[in-house]
Amino acid sequence: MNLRRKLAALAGGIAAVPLVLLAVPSSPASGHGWITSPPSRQDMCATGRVANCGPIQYEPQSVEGQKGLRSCNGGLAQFAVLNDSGRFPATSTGSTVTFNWRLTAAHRTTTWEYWLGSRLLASFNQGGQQPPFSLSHTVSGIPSGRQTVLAIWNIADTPMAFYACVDLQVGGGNPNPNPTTPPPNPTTPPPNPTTPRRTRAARGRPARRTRWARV
Ligand SMILES: [Cu+2]
Repeated sequence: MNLRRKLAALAGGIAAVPLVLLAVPSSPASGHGWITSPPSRQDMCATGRVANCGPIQYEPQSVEGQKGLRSCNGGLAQFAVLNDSGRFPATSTGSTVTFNWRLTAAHRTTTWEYWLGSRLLASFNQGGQQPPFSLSHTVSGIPSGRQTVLAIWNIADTPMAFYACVDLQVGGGNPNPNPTTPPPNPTTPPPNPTTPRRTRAARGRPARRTRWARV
């Protein structure tokens, strides 16, 4: 191949290089909301504290799914990283935690719920009204240890809800890890097998499982 042919081939190759379009993440057209403190999983992705999260890092407010789900990603496959518990560090807290929401659209709201597995820790009633763009809820009685709280924002005028998982390391400062256990009573005789019902009921009854409060 002579020099002229080589140059022609080179020029042809350059001309054939396709125009590369930069993939720019679309800015969210409709806003919603998420928990910023303690940081939710989507917040950690948005701030870069957890890397390589995929599209959720650009729209932490968009974890929207049907009401009644119990998943961190709101059932959205593109946000499946949010279900990967091993990727998210826990925030150290006491047993009472104030959760701070940041909304980008103040949808009319029925309730805000805080779940620990199948247990409803707290529910806050918004009465179908529009919430402020930033608001907080204080939840107490969170058990010690590493816990993942699932917060759910239930929208009043759609079948949808928004989901945010917050990983907590609860403990250290709680002198009474099980406040539902009655204090020992020295006048109480030792457990009597003929009267076990009262004792069991008293021990098993959780205190203030659900709180209703206007925000
Ligand atoms: Cu919205």
